[in-house]
Amino acid sequence: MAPRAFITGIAGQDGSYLAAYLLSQGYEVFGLIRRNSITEHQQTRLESIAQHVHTEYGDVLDPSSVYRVMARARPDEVYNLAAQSHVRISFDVPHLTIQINALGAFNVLDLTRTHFPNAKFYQASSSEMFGNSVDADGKQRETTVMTPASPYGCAKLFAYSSVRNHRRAFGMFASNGILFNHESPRRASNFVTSKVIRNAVLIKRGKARQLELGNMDSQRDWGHSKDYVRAMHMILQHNVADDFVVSTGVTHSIRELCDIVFRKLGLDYRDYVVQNEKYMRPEELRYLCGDCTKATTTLGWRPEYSFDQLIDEMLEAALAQT
Ligand code: G4F
Repeated sequence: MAPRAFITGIAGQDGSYLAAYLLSQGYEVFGLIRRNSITEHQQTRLESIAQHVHTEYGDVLDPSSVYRVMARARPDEVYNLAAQSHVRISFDVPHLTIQINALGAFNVLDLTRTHFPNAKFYQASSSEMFGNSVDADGKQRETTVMTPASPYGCAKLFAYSSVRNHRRAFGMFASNGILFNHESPRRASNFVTSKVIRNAVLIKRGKARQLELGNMDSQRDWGHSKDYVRAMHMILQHNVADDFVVSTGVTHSIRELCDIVFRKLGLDYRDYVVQNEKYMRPEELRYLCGDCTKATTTLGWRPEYSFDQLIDEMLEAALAQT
């Protein structure tokens, strides 16, 4: 019989790539979709696989709705990807972020434990949990101290800890993927890679004159979402539940990102990019660079996309859409 997967956040960037990947591996895929007021855009990322996945409305904050879909799915694997995923916005809506990212994750985790105890559970944990903590060699890894610097990071740390607690206390197969930033043409336009690329293309086309950004000196380790959903699946195929950093180990500043993207379009970013306080964060996470040695040596995972290939794919998509 085909293995069965249940994905919360299936309509998001990672959820949609993960669903497609699991279908390609012979899974039957079920997913939870949060209702919003614009019906038309709710399942855009699932368009190419809509006929093959089972989706239903529900919300991680409404355990009865999660249970309803899980009961239909009878999952072998549960992937909790639902989140309020924007770090700066988590300062604007901290209570909501904490509810979704901490309590929502706990709801899915505990429903899995009580109703589907043999299912394996994956939690979308984040490098944002490290905050400004860095090991002496300039990297973050599974053993690095976690000092989150945003409501988003604090809530993710709660979910991460709950997964570890369920693993130890109840013997549950529950694992964390500690994912560093990961992007794709499906990235929402208010994350910095997507914002820079889409606006640079608008400027190139003469449809915009300026790009307003926040902190341009922070540094991020950016990978491709497609590589990272493959890691999620590998984490659950490992013989024991465990926690893994998923990253590329290559870091760029936002300024470098702008330079590279605008240069690819024959432009100089310094002519167009200005700073606006509005996009600054009360506490900035200055530097991220992950060491994924554990995932590489234990799981055999490694990223296939380089940073340059990622940017080229996102640029190509933006050029085609604009
Ligand atoms: O693209 P970002 O908004 O991603 P951020 O905050 O690093 O979070 C992403 O990665 C996390 C993993 O570490 C995930 F957990 C999280 O869900 C999300 O996927 O911002 C990246 C950097 C920040 O330093 C930010 O201050 O870009 C800087 N930045 C500068 N100007 C901007 C802007 N970020 C955004 N979103 N918009 C700007 O105008």
